[in-house]
Amino acid sequence: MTSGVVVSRLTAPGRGAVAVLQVEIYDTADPAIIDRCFVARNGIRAGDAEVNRILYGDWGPEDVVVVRTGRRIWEINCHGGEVAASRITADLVDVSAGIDGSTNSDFATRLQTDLLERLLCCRTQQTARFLLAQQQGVLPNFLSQLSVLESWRTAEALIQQCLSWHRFANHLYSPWQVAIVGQPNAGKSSLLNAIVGYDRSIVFDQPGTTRDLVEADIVLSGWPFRLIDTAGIREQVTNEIETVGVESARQSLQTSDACVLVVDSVMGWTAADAELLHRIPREYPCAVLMNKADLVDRNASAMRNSEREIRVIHTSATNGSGITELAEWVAATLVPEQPSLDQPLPVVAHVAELLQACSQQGSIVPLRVAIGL
Ligand SMILES: Nc1nc2c(ncn2[C@@H]2O[C@H](COP(=O)(O)OP(=O)(O)OP(=O)(O)O)[C@@H](O)[C@H]2O)c(=O)[nH]1
Ligand SMILES: [Mg+2]
Repeated sequence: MTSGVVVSRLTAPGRGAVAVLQVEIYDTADPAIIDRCFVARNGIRAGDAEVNRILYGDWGPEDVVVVRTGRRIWEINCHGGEVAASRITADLVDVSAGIDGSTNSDFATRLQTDLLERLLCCRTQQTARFLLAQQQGVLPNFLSQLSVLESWRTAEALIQQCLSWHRFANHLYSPWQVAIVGQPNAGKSSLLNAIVGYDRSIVFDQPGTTRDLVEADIVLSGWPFRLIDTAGIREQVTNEIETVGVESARQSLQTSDACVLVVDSVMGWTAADAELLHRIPREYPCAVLMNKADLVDRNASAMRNSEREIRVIHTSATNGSGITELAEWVAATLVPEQPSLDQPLPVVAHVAELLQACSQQGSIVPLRVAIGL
């Protein structure tokens, strides 16, 4: 029998006019708990309202409608989007702390809510399968089994294994990002368009065409990726807007998971390309694309760089050659391996933080405290 307060979000996260939260109050918890945060304009307390009574009032600065839909169930309708729903959930978790038996379900509620939110953010069936397995038991079971383990050595090994999937877990609900960088006119925008299959980015035969970052989402081998077309990077910029664009292009290298350096094969491998490659950290996944391969003899355009082992792909945005090879490189580089479906994954930030805290303290106590043991 569950004891305490369970808050579930009934509407999907993201934009929307209205968000609806369901509050179930079980067993020993106080049915008037909502009234600790909510004040109805007509003075009726939500905990005393009859079933199906609609109450309009204030939840701090937020206007909400509270409906009692069952003896121990209420629905709270607030503004859509993330802020109001998260605030109300957090308030309920705060006010229910200390109620007999509620701490345990606070943790379980928050975990379920967070897992459901993550699940709704999945963009592919493949990523959803992993999230669904976590939500349907893998992660909650792992945490409860971990919390009662006697041997810290065993617990530590399990925690480290879980945390080792940190990056993979994060990208199940937010795409891996790949920056497309290079000299102006090398064909970056054309390549983006060739990969996504439509004219997402403006292509023009003059250098300095792309100024802002242009993003496009794709799925490769079942994984979600975001390609980011950037302004051509050059020292001699023509105006202030281009300067800002070049700066964003440089920054995109820091925020992306990988990059492709696009080179105009007609110009060949230049000192400016070498300089750009030199600035990209060695550990950062990067491939060089010798583009416009349709215009040159392949041998004449080879990249020359003895300092670094790097994958070189000959592409043509015009006739599509090399695009499949590029897509395979992206997927294989960023998702080199995947866990089994029953591997617990740190898909929720507060769980990852808890496991890290356990690891730092060399003890399972932080997890036990959070669960309420
Ligand atoms: N033949 C041929 N032309 C290409 C290829 N890729 C791009 N081009 C041409 O090269 C010119 C520049 O292409 P863009 O895609 O705009 O180049 P960019 O790197 O995005 O340029 P900036 O935005 O100015 O940095 C256009 O005229 C394209 O049609 C290719 O693979 N083969
Ligand atoms: Mg461009």
